[in-house]
Amino acid sequence: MTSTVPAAASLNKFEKFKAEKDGLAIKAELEHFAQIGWEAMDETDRDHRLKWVGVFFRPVTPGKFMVRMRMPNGVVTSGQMRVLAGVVQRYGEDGSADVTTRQNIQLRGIRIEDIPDIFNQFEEAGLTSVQSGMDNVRNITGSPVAGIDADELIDTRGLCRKVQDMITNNGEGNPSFTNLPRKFNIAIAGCRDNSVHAEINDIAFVPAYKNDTLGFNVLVGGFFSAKRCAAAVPMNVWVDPRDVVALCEAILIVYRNHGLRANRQKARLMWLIDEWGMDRFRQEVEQQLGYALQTAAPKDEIVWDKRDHVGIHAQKQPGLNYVGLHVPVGRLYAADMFDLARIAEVYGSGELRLTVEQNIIIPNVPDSRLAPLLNEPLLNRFSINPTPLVRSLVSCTGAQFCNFALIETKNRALAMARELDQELYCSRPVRIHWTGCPNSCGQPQVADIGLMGTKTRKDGKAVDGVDLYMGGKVGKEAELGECVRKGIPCDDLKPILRELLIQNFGATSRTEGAIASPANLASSLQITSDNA
Ligand code: SRM
Ligand code: SF4
Repeated sequence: MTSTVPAAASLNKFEKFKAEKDGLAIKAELEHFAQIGWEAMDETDRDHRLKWVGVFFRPVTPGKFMVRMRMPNGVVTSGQMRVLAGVVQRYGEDGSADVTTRQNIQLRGIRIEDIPDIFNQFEEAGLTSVQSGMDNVRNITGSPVAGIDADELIDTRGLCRKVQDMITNNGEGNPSFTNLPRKFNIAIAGCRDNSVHAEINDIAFVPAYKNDTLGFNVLVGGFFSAKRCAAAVPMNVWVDPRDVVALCEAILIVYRNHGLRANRQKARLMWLIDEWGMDRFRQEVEQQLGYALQTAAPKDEIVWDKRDHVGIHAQKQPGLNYVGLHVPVGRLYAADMFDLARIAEVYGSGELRLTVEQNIIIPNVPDSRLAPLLNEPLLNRFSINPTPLVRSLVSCTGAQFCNFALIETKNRALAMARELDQELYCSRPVRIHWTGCPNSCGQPQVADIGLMGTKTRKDGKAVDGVDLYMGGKVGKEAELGECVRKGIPCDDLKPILRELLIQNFGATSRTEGAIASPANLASSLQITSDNA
């Protein structure tokens, strides 16, 4: 299969370098790069094409790369977690990892000279980082409690894996899908609470009954970018679960062949749908498939508020529980990862799950093993009962490692949530999402309170600031929030948040003595290298 791309003259610089050499070609050159080192590499290979194998040059920390994995449905075994921990451990203070907003793991501090060895370890462990960056399909998200949720409708694990295998040729790399016009997101919800944020994916499958058969209604075109954010719209299609992979493949081929490539700010799937209209888009997909699609079921089964899965929950298997650990802003160090692997084996079945809230679930813990699990020292930091604002906090990478960032996010977000939790009593979690720039990786538009990094002025000086987003709704009837106030200096933010929490979310000021419990405070993370 080859892609239909416009003539070279109309191509932007990304299209030009992709036309010169496919990003996946880099796979054969990794040994060579390891020998010559990052400084001698061709800049386009180093800064861009390496992302086709999930290796990201970090201009903020040159020579210390980030590796973005693929974790379909956010499932990881203890053995795999140990391999990832071992990789991070190699780099001492430089090594860390993050659970991402796509139910995935990124590793930091990586040296290019070690990539061939690391990739061998990945292969032996059944892991891959292929096609996880640039104009590729990102990690396929699915219900984090698939197979163990008492109320689940469809177990999404196998589907996420099959979609990934189709896109990546079982992890080998698949040139059919390495030259998309832009990045692409796919989510498959099998639950009633939309735990994957279906509305912000280029393709989302949400459970729906058609004539008593359980399948999925399909939404398309959801995305965030600096230029525009759009919620996914119904494609008016219902599919049987057996047809999910074929539909993803057909949509990707249509997008690859016809997606707009001249302007990268207008290249995501929604722009093509806008240009064509949904009827033509649907027809083109049907033509690619070779058969007519069924129309959507009248309603879907997303009828619950969104759960965060933190805490202890009974599974559908009698006597077993899943335990959601809160990982403050998703940051992990090698010791944590080894500990998580051990805990999953000692108390569960040797499996871990990741969530889009950047947390970790230990499934399959028998009733009799709950008490000793709760005594594990790691649970003092990765709490099952964190304070309300820390509990629902999400943050993108920010200035610590990301060169797009306009502000530092993770440390700042955590410090502010901890302080506000001490000052206020919140009767329910309020979802605060921080993102370091308008790319919106931290999804401020889905939050109760979204904070997007910007530069603003205070006392005549340029200072770190945020644009404030409100109104994001998740779960059933999800809606995107909107910017309600621009350019708040970060130094002035805390009293504004305090007031918002009191006025809009029913928070009350804590009286003296009624502060957060020491156990909860201890669960907050200090993002410093002494956690390594
Ligand atoms: Fe993102 C680019 C981090 C989820 C929208 N994102 C980046 C880069 C690769 C930029 C860079 O090269 O530095 C960031 C890497 C920083 C680093 O060192 O970690 C980055 N994005 C992230 C992560 C790690 C945020 C996090 O802390 O969790 C998430 C990784 C997900 C994964 O595992 O694959 C991440 N990014 C998202 C999401 C949220 C989602 O998918 O639900 C979005 C908005 C949804 C969407 O894409 O429609 C998102 N990232 C972007 C964009 C804007 C895309 C656009 O169409 O304009 C960029 C910039 C770009 O692609 O040009 C971007
Ligand atoms: Fe970087 Fe901006 Fe994405 Fe945050 S939102 S990770 S600062 S690109």
